Amino acid sequence: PFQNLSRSIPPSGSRELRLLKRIGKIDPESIEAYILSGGYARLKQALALGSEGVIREVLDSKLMGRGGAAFPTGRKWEAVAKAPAKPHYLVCNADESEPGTFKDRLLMEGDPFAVLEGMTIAGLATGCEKGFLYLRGEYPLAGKRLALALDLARFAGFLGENILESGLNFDIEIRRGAGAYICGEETALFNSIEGKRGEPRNKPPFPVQEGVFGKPTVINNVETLVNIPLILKEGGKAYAQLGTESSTGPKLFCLSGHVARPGVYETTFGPTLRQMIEIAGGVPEGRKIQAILLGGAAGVFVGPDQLDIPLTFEGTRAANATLGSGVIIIFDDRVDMTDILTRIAEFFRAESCGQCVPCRVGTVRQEELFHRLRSQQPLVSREEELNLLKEIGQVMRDASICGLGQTASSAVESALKNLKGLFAERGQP
Ligand code: L3W
Ligand code: SF4
Repeated sequence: PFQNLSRSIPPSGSRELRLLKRIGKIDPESIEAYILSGGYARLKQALALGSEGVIREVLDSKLMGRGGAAFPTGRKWEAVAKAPAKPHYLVCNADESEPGTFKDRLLMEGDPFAVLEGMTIAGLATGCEKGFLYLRGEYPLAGKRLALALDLARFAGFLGENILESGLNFDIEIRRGAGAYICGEETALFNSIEGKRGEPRNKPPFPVQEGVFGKPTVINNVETLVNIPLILKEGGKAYAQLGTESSTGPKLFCLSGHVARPGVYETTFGPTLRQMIEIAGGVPEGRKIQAILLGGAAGVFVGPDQLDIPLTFEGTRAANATLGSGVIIIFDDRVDMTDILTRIAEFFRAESCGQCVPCRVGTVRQEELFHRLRSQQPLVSREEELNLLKEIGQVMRDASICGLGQTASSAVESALKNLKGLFAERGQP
């Protein structure tokens, strides 16, 4: 799936592999292979640049978080580096659980040392001595390879005390999740690390002020951290020239559903949705596209008339869609979309942590409503049911503590808005 198709996409969508360059090419269990392919050169560079120098490069790169919310990474790092409270912690959010997302898994399984090198640079730049990698429990191979990589990196002096004779200390501990989607929410994740129930906290305070164990914490997604060595290699300003003005650098996209070659694709920001689908081989058997889900279950459905959306943060925002963590799920014209929407509603009901009323009750009511619509047994008229759905969504958006409740109605509402004839086709009143 990684062949160069750059002829079919504009220059801003270069398909040169940067993030995936080692995947499938080198032995992920060999630190020698990693070093021979340029690994750990950036950690040495970071030690020479010092904290301020590294943070300057990250700010210049305009790197935005790759976990779904696109917050500027350099701003987080700066805030933690300057925070007076001690100690500081680094957390790598590897609890990749958004339906349709599998890019971080590929990075951790195929290039585990790059994740560790990115974490080590981030930790040293922000004054941390301890980092946690919170790994999705369902990723055993990633866990095995990361644990081996940690041992090898420590033995070689890239982790632990007095890293490369710099006088600086930094070490990483892997913590495994136990199957809860909500533990990908950063504050629920902190609670989980602390041994408490994985329930989100109110924000603010943001993690940069009070994160894990109540201390200033940098929390970044796996892909975000794998960009760090790359930024130092290219230079922050040069990196910022890749992609577009507001969406810089390379991005991984996860294509699944009805595409000829599902998988993880790397391009610099820029191609349109249509071009990404073409890169993945198009829709099999010449079928028509019925819907595309961008950003996963917490994302937005768009219709076949929206294929020219540019896959950038600003482009998706302008189209009232979202890039999220790079999920693109394609549904052809044979799919019963009401099935999919009901499944998404079930997912949020099951994954809500139940801590706050709007989400705990709203996700149940939303699911019930879909079952009624599907079984053609509305309590009231179909139109009133759909109005009720909008009201539930509004309450969850306005009053939920965390992103799960705030986005639990996003995909289903967008489907009703952007996809024509849902439910109506079934001869509803
Ligand atoms: C300092 C401020 N820090 C915000 C930080 C905040 C967080 C980041 C983004 O995720 C997304 C959603 C879904 N000073 C700050 C600040 N921050 N203001 O910036 O913050 P926020 O609150 O916008 O978003 P979030 O709650 O971190 C919500 C996506 O996550 N999602 C699922 C994602 C799934 C994956 C996966 O499986 N890999 O990522 C579910 O909702 O797209 O956009 O660090 O602390 N003033
Ligand atoms: Fe829990 Fe939902 Fe409230 Fe988030 S919004 S804290 S998942 S009940």
